[in-house]
Amino acid sequence: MSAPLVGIIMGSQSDWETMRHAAEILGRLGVAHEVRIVSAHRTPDRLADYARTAAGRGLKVVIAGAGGAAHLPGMCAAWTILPVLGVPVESHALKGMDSLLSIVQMPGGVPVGTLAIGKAGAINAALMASSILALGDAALSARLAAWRTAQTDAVADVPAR
Ligand code: RP5
Repeated sequence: MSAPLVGIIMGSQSDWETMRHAAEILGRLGVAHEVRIVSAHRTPDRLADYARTAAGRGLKVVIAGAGGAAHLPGMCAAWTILPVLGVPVESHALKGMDSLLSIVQMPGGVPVGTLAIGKAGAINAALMASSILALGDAALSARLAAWRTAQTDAVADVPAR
């Protein structure tokens, strides 16, 4: 197994149901990745250590998913200049609006690329991470293009009734 290029982190085990979709897409595209539970408030030292060492360990992109007062992606971005993609996990109380606003409203200077709430965001974070990596990887670029073509081909002309 080659060294991971994408790090998928999430604030809690409960986020896995959403974030597993990112891992699944990366797996399908053949992008080496790792998955960790890293909480900004429950394991702050683990977060600092993870984010500060990410680039040195060879990671190129971090995907961070969290829900509620979702400060994980922003805090991760504070510790690294790698691209950080934030996935707002759907919360019970506010359906992920809290997660979305917490992640998307970064003050200018420390960017987090914010995706949609929930499964769609996790899928698109993986696709975007792959697009970033594909800039320097022609084989991955071809696999991504094939993935898009397969998606297009899977759309029926008329709805099933
Ligand atoms: C956040 O709190 C996590 O990212 C998760 O989405 C949310 C709830 O966590 P649990 O109480 O399920 O562990 O930190």
